[in-house]
Amino acid sequence: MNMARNDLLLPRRALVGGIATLGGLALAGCSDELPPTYGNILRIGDDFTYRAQRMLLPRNALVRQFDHADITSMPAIGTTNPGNAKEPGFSTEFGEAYDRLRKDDFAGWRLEVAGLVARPGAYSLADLKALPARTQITRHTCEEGWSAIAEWTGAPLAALLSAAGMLPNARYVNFHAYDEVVDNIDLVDALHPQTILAYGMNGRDLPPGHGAPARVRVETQLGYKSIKFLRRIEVVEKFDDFGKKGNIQNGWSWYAGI
Ligand SMILES: Nc1nc2c(c(=O)[nH]1)N[C@H]1C(S)=C(S)[C@@H](COP(=O)(O)O)O[C@H]1N2
Ligand SMILES: [Mo]
Repeated sequence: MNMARNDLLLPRRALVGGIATLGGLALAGCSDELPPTYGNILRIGDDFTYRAQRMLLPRNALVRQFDHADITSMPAIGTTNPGNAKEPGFSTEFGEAYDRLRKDDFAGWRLEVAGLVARPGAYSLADLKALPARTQITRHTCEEGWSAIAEWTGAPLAALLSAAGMLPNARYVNFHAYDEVVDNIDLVDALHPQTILAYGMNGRDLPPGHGAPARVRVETQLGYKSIKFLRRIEVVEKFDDFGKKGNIQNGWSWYAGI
């Protein structure tokens, strides 16, 4: 009886071990040396910053955290209401849906988690809040030349990805917003302990202009990587530059490490 049970357990244990090893390999393979934008002549700067940072910084080095007394005011920049058709980033596909959700205090909001996960799903705000929470006071640096310090509370993206069962061939996490914005980060940044899905700011619900009901905080990169008004997260193996909607064709670095 015991023998039979052990026999049955063996293949599962081998599988778990295999997955763990594959995961480690995927992580090592995706992160070092070259950014996925390598070869694009417009993006030669990426190659240098990415290589330098990946080589010099310990993988989970934390960005500086501040005290409550350091908190500053912070402007809401870019899209401030994806439900407003007059804003430049308005999405004809999702703008109206956002407007309806906002008018209902986001009770019906669900963050879709799709792609290379064992358990794709739709997370409500309560589901995100049920994950372990992290609060951090950090400096937001915008590429336009201003910075601000605020306190952010949310669920580590790593916790969500692990709840969803990220698969071993995962390499990038794509973020889709309720406006036209779409972007992605690699697993080094996705699994960084300070990368959180923030639903709180300065002790209150995330204010409308700052990305309600939830935004990502990618503290290791410039402000434009911290996508607001999240709608969908997709875990993928193949890098997507999102064509005309993506950073590269619009003249921005894909990698904006700070
Ligand atoms: N969905 C979405 N996310 C976005 C933007 C945007 O326009 N739409 N702007 C980006 C830029 S350039 C910056 S500096 C920050 C601004 O965040 P804040 O409005 O909370 O200051 O959000 C980033 N995330
Ligand atoms: Mo920005």
